[in-house]
Amino acid sequence: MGTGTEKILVIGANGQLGTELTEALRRTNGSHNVVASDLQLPTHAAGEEGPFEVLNVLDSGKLGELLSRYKITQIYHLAALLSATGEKKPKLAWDLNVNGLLNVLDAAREGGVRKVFWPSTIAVFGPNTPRQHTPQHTIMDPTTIYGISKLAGERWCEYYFTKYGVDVRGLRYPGLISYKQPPGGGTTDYAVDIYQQAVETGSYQCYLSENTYLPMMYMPDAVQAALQLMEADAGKITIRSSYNIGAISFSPEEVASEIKKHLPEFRIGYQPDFRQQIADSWPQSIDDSVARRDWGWQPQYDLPSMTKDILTNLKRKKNPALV
Ligand code: AKB
Repeated sequence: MGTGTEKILVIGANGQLGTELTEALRRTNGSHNVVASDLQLPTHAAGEEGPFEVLNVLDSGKLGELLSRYKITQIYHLAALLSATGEKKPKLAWDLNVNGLLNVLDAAREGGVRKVFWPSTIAVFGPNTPRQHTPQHTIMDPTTIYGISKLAGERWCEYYFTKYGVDVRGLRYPGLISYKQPPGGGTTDYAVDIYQQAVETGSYQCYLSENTYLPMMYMPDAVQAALQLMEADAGKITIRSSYNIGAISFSPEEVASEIKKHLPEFRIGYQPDFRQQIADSWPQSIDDSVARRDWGWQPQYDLPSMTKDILTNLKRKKNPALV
């Protein structure tokens, strides 16, 4: 539970994670205590229910101005270019993902910010990482600029904690699945599109091969993980780079057959593209025992319960009279 005295800035509030995290933070802390920010004004509700500021995190002057104007005590810094988009704009991905984080860490070091949340990713692992039950500490040789920049970010987080005492906390998210916001340029995004297309058109053409296993997580679990980590007693946090967290692992074929239990006419085809190579360099399942031990991480959703929830909500969205 929030104390009510925190003043929170969410950077990247219009994104897939940002939208739902902002909503959850506003429910817990009060809308006026959570300032949402992003490059553009939002088109969805979260931004309308509380303060919103247009912010490019690379603009350290504006960031500093917002922190002092709102007397911010916590930052959730979510703005990043993901894996597929990052491969198309590698220099921008590096700039945003690393220099954006450094602006936030510097602001936290200098001002009244007490805690920073920052998402890392399973993309920090690479082809020489053990792919099953990938441990917290292991070989990390990412091949995408997204993974490289997030791994650099992890080292910066640990450095700022060790050298300057910045209370920064991070999670290595797997693919995040939601039905509320469209995905934003990741390799795991098929697992979001597939549900939308199943309800909209009854078929889906997948850009990954049928047996590509990847770690995934339903958005309510992802939001819960961030809140729980930020609430945890600082003394319990033994990882300052970013924690492994796992939930579900599945292949496109498995999610398709789960969807068919609800929509028997659903059809899937496969046409792998450049994202296949990215997926093949990532873990298939995650060992998150350190997060479970340190702050009690425990996901709620498996593939059947997530599928049921998403399809129910998407059908309701499409035709409110049906469900
Ligand atoms: C992506 O696919 O780029 C992201 C991630 C795994 O961090 N969803």
